[in-house]
Amino acid sequence: MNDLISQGPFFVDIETGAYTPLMDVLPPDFGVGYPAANDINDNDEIVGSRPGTYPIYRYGFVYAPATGLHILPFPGAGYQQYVSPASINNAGTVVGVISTVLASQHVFVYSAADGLRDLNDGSLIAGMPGGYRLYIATKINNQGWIVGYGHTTAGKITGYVLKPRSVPGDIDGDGDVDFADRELFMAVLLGADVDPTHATRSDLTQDGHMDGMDCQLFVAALLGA
Ligand SMILES: [Ca+2]
Ligand SMILES: [Ca+2]
Repeated sequence: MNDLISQGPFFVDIETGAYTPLMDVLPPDFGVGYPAANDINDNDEIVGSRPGTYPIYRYGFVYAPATGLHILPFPGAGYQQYVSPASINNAGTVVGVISTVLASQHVFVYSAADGLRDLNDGSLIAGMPGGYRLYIATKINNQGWIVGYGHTTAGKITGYVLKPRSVPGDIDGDGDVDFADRELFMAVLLGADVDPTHATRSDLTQDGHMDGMDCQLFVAALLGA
């Protein structure tokens, strides 16, 4: 259970009734001011954020009594050092918002395997309408579906439900694209590997069959292009 008391967010052990303010368990040198707690999953993992000191605007974090504090990575070049998580599911996948250097708000998804990724990316989201911008992520469920809302090019606000693709070209699903993935990709291409997960991940164009366009996209992913 987690909510707000006068010292900011807290969590309660519902067996003992003991309250623990988050302020008391976060390291004193981590961020400034009150943290925010936004969600908790069935593994007692609390997701939240805390202001930092310029140039850090906001840290996103996952905290669990058993495993302590895990600070989420910042999105890198082109973005502010700002991570504001909204929700965490039982797999530990986190969604929330980040901000570009031009203060344009985007939605992110974070997992230990894939790192922190901007979801405003056509290679991650199939069928996103042209010019549509994901603006808020509200919740991620235990199947990985994300809900929130965004803006059309005409400025209309509409809700969305989506599920991101894995890292393009990451056939073995370990979060990177390397020679192990190339072996699997080649095996799928040659029909030697019929594992449905490998087949789905190798079909980079998502059109249901393997051809030269998938090879081109795979090589680009392998080379980090
Ligand atoms: Ca891989
Ligand atoms: Ca294909």
